Amino acid sequence: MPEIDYYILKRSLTGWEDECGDTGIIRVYDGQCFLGLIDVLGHGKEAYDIAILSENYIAENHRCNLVDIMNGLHAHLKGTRGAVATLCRLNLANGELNCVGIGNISTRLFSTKSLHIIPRDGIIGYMITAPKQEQLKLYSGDILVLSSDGLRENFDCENYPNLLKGSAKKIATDFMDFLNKGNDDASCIVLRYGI
Ligand SMILES: [Mn+2]
Repeated sequence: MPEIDYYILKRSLTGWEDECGDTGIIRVYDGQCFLGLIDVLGHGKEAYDIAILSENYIAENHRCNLVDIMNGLHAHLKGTRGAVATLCRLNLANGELNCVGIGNISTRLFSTKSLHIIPRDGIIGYMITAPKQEQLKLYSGDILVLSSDGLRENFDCENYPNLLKGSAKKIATDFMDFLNKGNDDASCIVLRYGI
């Protein structure tokens, strides 16, 4: 089974950890890796509280079907300001990756070619289009990056020749340092499949 290396990094707009409305979760179990990245609308203390509420819900339910988790989170966040999120599950043995996304979390696979997952529209907790599962396949050496809209999505690889090199922690730190827009909380999850 290919080894994996992963890292979650988040940085609040205000600099205080308990004012970050972005959060991530990773769980490795039974030959699978569950990943989720959540961006609660806005930022500050209230966004942080909803981020923790979301994280706890997902942590409790991370072994369930991804569409069911998304629908459950939508119900759980009713009456809050809402969030966007992408949830993924990777089969570590064969590289099969399933993703369910609502709203503008960016999910990219850097491989021999670069691929995007297209999320569905909506705000979790307010109004969503029916969650849909998308499937990709990872091969050894591929790098999966989930990022919130606090980070620039478009960049020219030629300007950042070392961005996708090194450990997951190094890559996540570079994304945060080089691509931070500076106007919102920012977060990313980096997973290297096969080292
Ligand atoms: Mn945001």
